[in-house]
Amino acid sequence: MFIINCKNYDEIAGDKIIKIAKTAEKVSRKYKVPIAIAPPHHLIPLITKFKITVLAQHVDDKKVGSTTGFIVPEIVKKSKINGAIINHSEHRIPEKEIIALVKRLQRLRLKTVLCVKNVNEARKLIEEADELGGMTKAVQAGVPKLRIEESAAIRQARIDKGEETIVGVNKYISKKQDSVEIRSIDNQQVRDQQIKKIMDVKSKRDEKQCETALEKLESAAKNDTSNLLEIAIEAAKARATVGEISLALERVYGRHQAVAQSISGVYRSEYEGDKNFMKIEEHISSFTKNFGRRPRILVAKLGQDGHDRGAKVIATAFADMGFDVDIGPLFQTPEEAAKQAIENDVHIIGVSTQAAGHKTLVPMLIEALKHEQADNVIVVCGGIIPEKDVPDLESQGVGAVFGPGTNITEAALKVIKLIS
Ligand code: B12
Repeated sequence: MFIINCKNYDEIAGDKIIKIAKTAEKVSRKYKVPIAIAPPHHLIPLITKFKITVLAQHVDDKKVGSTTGFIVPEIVKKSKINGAIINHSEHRIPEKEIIALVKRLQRLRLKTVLCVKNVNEARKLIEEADELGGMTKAVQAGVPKLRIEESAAIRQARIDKGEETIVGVNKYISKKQDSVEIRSIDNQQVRDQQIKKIMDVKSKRDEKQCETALEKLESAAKNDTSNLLEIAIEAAKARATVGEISLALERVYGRHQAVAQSISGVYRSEYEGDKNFMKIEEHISSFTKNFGRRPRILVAKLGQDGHDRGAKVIATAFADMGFDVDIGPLFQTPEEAAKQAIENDVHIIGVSTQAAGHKTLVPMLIEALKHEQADNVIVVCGGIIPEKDVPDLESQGVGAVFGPGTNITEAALKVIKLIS
């Protein structure tokens, strides 16, 4: 059932709610899908005549849940409403009261839609952070990030299996794909321009004043009592660059080193018992038999591209399928990635690229591998790569390109073929 929650009391006017109900009735009839509307209470009488389910909101006996008004089950029954939605504002009601409320609604033969699951799940996450000593500590331990990645991997598995539909991506793909004009950026030109701008700033500023401001920032960072933002702004006014301001702080605090953690098992768990998934595992076992070890991939992020979600999802999924997976750190240079690949003796490097650095950085990676006589390591790329860049990348030696919407199980099969 689709529920249209028309909650906004100020904006939803009578004529609007009637329009919504009329459309919902039409759509429900045409596509044979049950649709429910949960309007603000005062607008309920306007839509009970339509053949749709009308749900009441803020159903709660003791006025504990709602700050904007509440309605008791017997009133719901009297007003020709078919059911009630127990939604987020009622979550402050203790669980046993929610259960009692649901039972009463059932006795009155009213449909009940419960939206409490999310809150219970959210509570678990809050408790997890509390147990780690609060959110700051949890962030330091990388736990919230892991949870986001876990959820992204599960979602990706559902998309790949076709359980979750993304129109135009994994279902209802249009045969005619209109070409979209994509702006191409000359990376070298941008870089040169930026460097020139910084040089200009540096040549025109009062060097002594700038230096003093940066020294003040550094010593303020050491004594830990001053407002660093205020002093950083002073330095910026003296035309210190963001790099110089960060460096002054880095001299005191050091540089943050992100540790790439990965989760395992979640992608696979969505495929439990799936025949196609088992086939991939068979391919991987025969690779292992033939080559004496499992296929090994380095999932790499290059340059100033901080989007690591795709890389993590790929790493998790590939590991769950049976690959040995190494994850490169963020902001790696092509040379560093090549070095890591050689040291770890990987069969393949999978560059995940979302910030349009692929045309510059991937050829550099291939060059770095050649330079180290390691051009047997295959390079593939995935991420936000426009179709028109694919031939160019392939001609430079890229084995395959996996753009947005890639089905990871299919990509894994292609990768196995490439390295077999
Ligand atoms: C989430 C997101 C963010 C998050 C990133 C969080 C994180 N930790 O990753 C945040 C908010 C931080 C962010 C910031 C920015 N973002 Co952003 N972001 C996105 C968004 C919405 C989704 C990316 C994502 O995670 N997708 C989910 C993953 C699973 O999908 P995926 O990466 O595409 O991977 C799939 C395939 O591509 C493929 N794949 C990918 N890698 C690999 C590797 C291998 C080996 C294989 C086989 C397959 C494969 O398989 C995956 C499964 O299908 C995209 C838009 C979009 N819809 O793609 C923009 C997008 C990538 N962002 C963009 C931009 C511009 C930015 C910013 C520069 C914005 C700004 N001005 O500050 C910053 C840059 C930050 C930085 N330092 O890099 C642009 C990039 C444009 C471009 N390339 O020309 C995009 C495309 C949005 C847009 N349309 O403009 N972003």
